Amino acid sequence: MQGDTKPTVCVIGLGYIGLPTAAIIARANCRVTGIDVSDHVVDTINRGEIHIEEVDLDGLVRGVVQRGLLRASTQIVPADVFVIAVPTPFAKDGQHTPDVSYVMAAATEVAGVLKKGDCVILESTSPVGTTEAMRDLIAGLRPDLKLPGKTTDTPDVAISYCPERVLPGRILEELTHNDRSIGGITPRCARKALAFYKLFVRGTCVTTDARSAEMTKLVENSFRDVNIAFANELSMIADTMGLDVWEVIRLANRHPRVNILQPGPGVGGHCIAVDPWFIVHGAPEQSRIIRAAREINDAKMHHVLARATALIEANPGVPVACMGLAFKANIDDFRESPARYVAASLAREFGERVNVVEPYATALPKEFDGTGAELVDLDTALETCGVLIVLVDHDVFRVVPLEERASAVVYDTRGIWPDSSMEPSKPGLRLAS
Ligand code: SAJ
Repeated sequence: MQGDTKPTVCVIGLGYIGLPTAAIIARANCRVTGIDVSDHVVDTINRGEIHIEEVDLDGLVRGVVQRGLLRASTQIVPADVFVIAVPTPFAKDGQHTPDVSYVMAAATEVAGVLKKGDCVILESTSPVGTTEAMRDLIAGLRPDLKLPGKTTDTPDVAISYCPERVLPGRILEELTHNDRSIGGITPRCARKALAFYKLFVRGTCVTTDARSAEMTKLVENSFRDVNIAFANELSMIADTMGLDVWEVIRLANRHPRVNILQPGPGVGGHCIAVDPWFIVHGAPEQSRIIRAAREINDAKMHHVLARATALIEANPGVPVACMGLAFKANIDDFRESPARYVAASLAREFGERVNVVEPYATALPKEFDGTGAELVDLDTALETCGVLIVLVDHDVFRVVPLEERASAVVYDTRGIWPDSSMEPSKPGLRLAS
């Protein structure tokens, strides 16, 4: 990266984070090549189209592709800056062990084209130490280059960790305006990465070391998981005590220093339900609250399934509507979704009685095949189903007026219909959590 000239950039991984990141960097007038293993993804982007849903992303990608600032390829190319945004899933050992093999594969590709003066940035959520491990891998592959932390001279390249912290549905807005933590292997690496992020980030960029930045990302999502677990634990306690958890939380939150989150059917998505385990894996003895939070949020999903099952059995023959499959409100992402798990389990158990309403789906996921369950629209569900199980707080569900659901038995796991009646004589009428 030299002087005032805009760097050329290679973004590796064109998923939910990589593609919006590539597009935002291209909008800042850098020439960006996006790299992905999928021909379908590459072809789609090169046509100026997108393969994921995200607010305003289609117009942005179309624009930067048309202006020649973004192109996609399956082959890595030389660049001044490399941004790695590939998945870091669990290994298939059932132990929640982080699998950084995609990061290391990307680093291997980068090593093949790396030249003096380049900057390598890892954005994928990663266990502490991954950036240094990536540096060591590159050092082994490129003994001709002086790498940071491995030389007393000025290193030939800079290597840093800079996690994304954007919320699906608000990715473009948050990519630009959120503050960023930038962790360099050395302070010089952080300074180089900072200069790059300043080209397109308007939030404050704070520099630190790579390990602290890695841990910060894991801590942010664990903080949220622990807080949601508190709400979910309260909801299960409230069920046992016959209390309305929403009322209790609403009242408690009137305290100036209390801000309890909302219970739900469990925690979904590929971040909050995953990242805390990376901390637990790194320090199992010490990570007691973090582990417990993960277990509580998973247990909530099974609690919801058990209560829904009991409710359906208590209303024999009555058609059931499972409302929502997404892992949270107003998005089309069904991965790692507790709502999807509960609905599919009920479909397997109760077959044709189960209807699924999901305005963001065009078909039911494959695990519903052969169950007899059907995808129906909201009107059909409200007209034909006597049991309504709210699993996602989509806005279109929230606005259903009381008169359209007054005669149904409601199990509202998201607390979107506080006006549903709750008669002690009919405890099934509005289950509270
Ligand atoms: N949820 C509740 N109750 C709540 C809030 C959330 O049950 O009060 C559930 C949601 O329904 C969902 C899950 O938690 O199933 C996660 O949703 P979310 O909106 O909390 O977070 P994500 O997974 O969409 O995005 C998170 C964000 N992290 C934090 O807010 C600390 C985001 O900033 C990160 O960039 C993202 O993870 C990521 O990529 O790591």
